[in-house]
Amino acid sequence: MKQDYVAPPYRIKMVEPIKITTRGQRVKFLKEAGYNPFSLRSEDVYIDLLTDSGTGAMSHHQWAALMQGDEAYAGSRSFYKLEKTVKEITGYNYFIPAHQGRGAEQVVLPQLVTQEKRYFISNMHFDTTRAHVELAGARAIDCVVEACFDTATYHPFKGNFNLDKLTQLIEEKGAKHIAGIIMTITNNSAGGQPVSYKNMQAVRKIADKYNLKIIIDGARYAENAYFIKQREKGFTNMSIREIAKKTFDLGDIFLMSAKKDGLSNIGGLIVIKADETLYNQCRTYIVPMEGFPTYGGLTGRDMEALAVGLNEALDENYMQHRLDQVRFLGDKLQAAGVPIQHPVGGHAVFVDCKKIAPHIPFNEFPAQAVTNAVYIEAGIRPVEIGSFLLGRDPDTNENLESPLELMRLTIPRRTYTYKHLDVVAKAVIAVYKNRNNLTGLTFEYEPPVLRHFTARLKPKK
Ligand code: P71
Repeated sequence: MKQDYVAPPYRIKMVEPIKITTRGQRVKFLKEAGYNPFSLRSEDVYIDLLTDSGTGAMSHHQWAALMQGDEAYAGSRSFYKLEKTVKEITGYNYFIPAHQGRGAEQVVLPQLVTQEKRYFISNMHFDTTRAHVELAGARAIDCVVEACFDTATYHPFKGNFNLDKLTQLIEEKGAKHIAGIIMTITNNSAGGQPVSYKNMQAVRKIADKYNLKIIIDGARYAENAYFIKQREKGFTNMSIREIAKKTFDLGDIFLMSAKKDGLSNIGGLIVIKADETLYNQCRTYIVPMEGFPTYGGLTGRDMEALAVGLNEALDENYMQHRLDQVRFLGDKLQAAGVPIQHPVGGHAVFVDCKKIAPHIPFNEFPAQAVTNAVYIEAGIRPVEIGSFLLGRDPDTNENLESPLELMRLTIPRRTYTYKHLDVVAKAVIAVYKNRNNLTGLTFEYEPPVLRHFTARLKPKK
């Protein structure tokens, strides 16, 4: 029998009306936005699936906590509350807040790069992580299992490192040239795909052999822990808090965009297990970048809400419903034949647009074409994760070809109902049926870094 989907373990206390638009209006809005949904006004979006980052709903406990924010510039009570929570969850010794994930990256990554140490190896770098690696003068190399690129075939842990390749890369580049191993959990760019505990343990062994640091990029570490509980032998009876703790034991540094599994609208974490020198360097460097080390770009009230949210994300009833919502949307699309990354991951359904629009070449951005069509169809805003996002080779300036051309339907936490997801499925299925009419896009304006945020495009004639 097919597994059912659980009802939400919460009820609605406050609502935010959303606007319904006509197709004619949406055609005009998208043109004005340079065919880039990042430039749409959110008011003109009916169901916003651009990201799950900072877009979730806070609980009444979090709203109540906001009132307790201590806005002192230095030594805020809210900082100490957040520090206690973070240390309890991770077991690490040192903590500095940052305004969000990339704030943490811009402080920590440059400390790890030297003239000699100039490569990071990751299962898959997220785009801002890659950008900060490159801004620090280093190079980012991905090393994920091949199964991740075969969207149609089931594999329980498509976020896993390719362990042979990891060893080979370290040998090839020379261990003394590796600045660190970045473990992205879940692996966002390949579909929110989990990394198994066994795989992370093997990465730790390799890191120990070559005396390398492991940086956990754990924006969605709680979702990863839940997948380990569900899919990996020996973890069924462990709580996701315990699994997460075991995961943190394998790392040296934990960087978190707390806008995801922190269930807050803003926030980032820099957490260091034992390296006091690195901690002191970060404490010094964060002042001109993010702010004094007891606020790091956050208000006292942000830190309060985050301290509560971090614990709520480890509640298994919450997590089951969250992952059921994603599975619900994935199942609907699959039943209609829409190609998706299978199985679905933690925070989104990733639609395989290489298969939907094989007639559009990578440098005319097939997934962006599908994304735009979904907006026109029903006012839903997905996001492209493919060659448009990947950008250009920093050495040759050539457009890079992404191995996957994906459209991400990202589900904000505790925000939409199953019925909203029905509307999403219907729109995507309609675009899929009409796929032969999709056309590619070219640049009208292309910024030099992280181009997908602000670029303007036009349809290819
Ligand atoms: C996501 C984001 C943020 C985003 C990206 C593109 C469009 C819209 C929003 C951010 C991450 C992430 C991982 C694994 C670091 C960051 C940066 N993800 N690591 O998926 O997923 O964190 O956004 O807080 O700066 O939508 P930050």
